[in-house]
Order: sequence, then C-alpha cells, then structure tokens
Amino acid sequence: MDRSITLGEFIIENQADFPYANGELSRLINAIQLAAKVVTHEVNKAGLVDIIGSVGGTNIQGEEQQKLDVFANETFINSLVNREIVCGIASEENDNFITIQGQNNDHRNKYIVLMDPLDGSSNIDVNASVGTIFSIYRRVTPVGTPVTMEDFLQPGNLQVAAGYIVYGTSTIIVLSTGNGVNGFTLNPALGVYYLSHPNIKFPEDGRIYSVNEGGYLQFPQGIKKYIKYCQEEKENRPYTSRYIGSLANDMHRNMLKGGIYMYPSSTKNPNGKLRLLYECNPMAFIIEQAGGAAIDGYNRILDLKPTELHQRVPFIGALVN
Ligand code: AHM
Ligand code: MG
Repeated sequence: MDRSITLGEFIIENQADFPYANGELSRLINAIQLAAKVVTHEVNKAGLVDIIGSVGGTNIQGEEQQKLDVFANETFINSLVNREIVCGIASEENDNFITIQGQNNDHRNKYIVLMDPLDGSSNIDVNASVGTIFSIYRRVTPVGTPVTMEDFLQPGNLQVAAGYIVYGTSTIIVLSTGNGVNGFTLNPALGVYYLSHPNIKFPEDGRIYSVNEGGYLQFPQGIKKYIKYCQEEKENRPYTSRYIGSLANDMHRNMLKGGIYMYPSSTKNPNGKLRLLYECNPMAFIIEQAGGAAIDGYNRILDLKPTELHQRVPFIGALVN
C-alpha cells in the first residue's frame, strides 16, 4: 500500500465505489475536510479563549469569541452550503433542519448531511480530544422541490457515506462509502490529509470496554452483568476500562485497539443519551464496515426507523465473533 496517497487522490481513485459516481462524493468530502481543517485550527487555540475573553470578550478582528461548538457548527454548515451539492443539513446544534435552495433557488442539489459538529464538547475546557460525526444520504423527495422531514428521517441503512473526525494529538478523518473504512491523518504543516489507516478492521482480540460506569446502578440488568463479566479474573479478563466521553474518540480507539463501547439505557434516561441521526447511525455504518456490529440492545441500529430529528437511542458497538 502506497502510504503517501492523499485523501483527494484516494477519493478520485475510488470514485467508482460511490453509488452515484460523478464527482459528487469528492465535492462533498472536500467540503467536510476543509471545514475540519478550520475547526482543527480553532480547537488548537481553544485554551486561549479565556485569555482573549478576559481582555474584553473579542478576538483580534474585534469579533465576539464564539464557543467552539457554535463555531464548528457554522464552519461545517458554511462549507457545505457553498458547494452546489447539499440540499439539506440537520445538526445536533440546531433545533430544525436547514433547507438549501441551491444556486438558482431551484432545489436541484441531491444530498442530505446530518452531523454532530462537536462531539464530546465538555472535553474542550480540559484540553481533551473532541470530534465531529457526519452522515450522508441521497434525498428521497423529488429534485426541484424543497427538502422535507422525510429526507432526514431515513434509516441508517440508506446512508451512502458516513464518517467521523477526531481532533486529537493529530486530526484524522475516518470515512466509509460502504466499501470498507479508511483513515486520513492531517499533516498540519502542509494542510494535506494522507491515507494513514487503510482498510480499518476491528482486531479479533479486543480487551477494552468503554462505558460511563457512573450510571452503573441505573443500567439494565444485562448491561450490569456484562460489566461484571468484563471485570472478572478469568481467561483474558479483566478487560481494561477506557472512556474519554466523546463517542468518536472512544469508538476510534476501540476500533483500532479492539473493544466494546456502550451507552445503554438507564432508569434516568430510558433512551440513553446518544442521538440516532447525528451520532449512532454514522458510527454504526463505520462500525459495520469495519467488521463490527452496532445495536440498541435488541435491534440493529441501522434498521431503526427514525421518528424525530433529535431522537436518542441506547447504543452498543463492538466486534462480534
Ligand atoms: P455531545 O455531542 O453533546 O458532546 O455529547 C455526546 C457525548 C458522546 O460523544 C459521549 O460518548 C457522551 O456524550 C458522554 O456522555 P456522558 O458524559 O454521559 O458519559
Ligand atoms: Mg456527540
């Protein structure tokens, strides 16, 4: 495998893998990778916001400092709107979906994007890793008409592409168009993403479990039993516990190192916390493409029929063998 291949080259070379191969994918991914560079830059100076804030709450340009999650949301939306490809965007940060009319107000764009622009936002204040998660669909309503809720409430198994970005010690975009999973790491000096993690697959011998154990007493009996199983001194156990508090980051580590991630239902939150459309569906798409499975405890995440934009579901993602 040629390790010096860039994200742009990879997409052009693999364009045929995309169900509707005519350059649309490269334009869409281009919008996302550009926004991710801008967000990376902002994430890297997040710790300075208070210093700037203490001298009057404005930045060098005299603008009000924005919170990073608002900044990320606007950056991704602007980048996607400015390319004639997306007809609608739904974001964890916005109450309602955004309709994009397109250049001649003719509603001719074909793609829907759903996203969590800044995943794990409570990590910002402590200089820890955050992420972005995104999901891409074809619209189901006719081209030439405004998008409707129906376009956004598609089951995850209709995604044409999905991915996530981890803003960690380096920035990585992990992407699938339904033909495996590949990771591209940003070289910040050049502003170029290189294929660093070709064909990601869960390792067979995972020994990590990731769950917010603070909720243990409120978890269903089956989850409690499983956590005790992970902790038992038997065979290759106890497993090791790792939890960052950002689905993109936690799942990324578990996919590379091998492990299970759980955000179960609880007596306090019967539907868990994670959002089906912005977090669970795209991560489930990636997880399955990497050889794993993602369920809500009973059903395959990708087969759930969404009923509302901000719907929450319990989530478990891992390799199954
Ligand atoms: P956010 O997208 O609003 O930042 O919240 C979602 C995040 C998940 O990525 C993460 O796994 C979870 O919330 C952590 O929640 P908790 O602090 O309850 O463990
Ligand atoms: Mg999130």
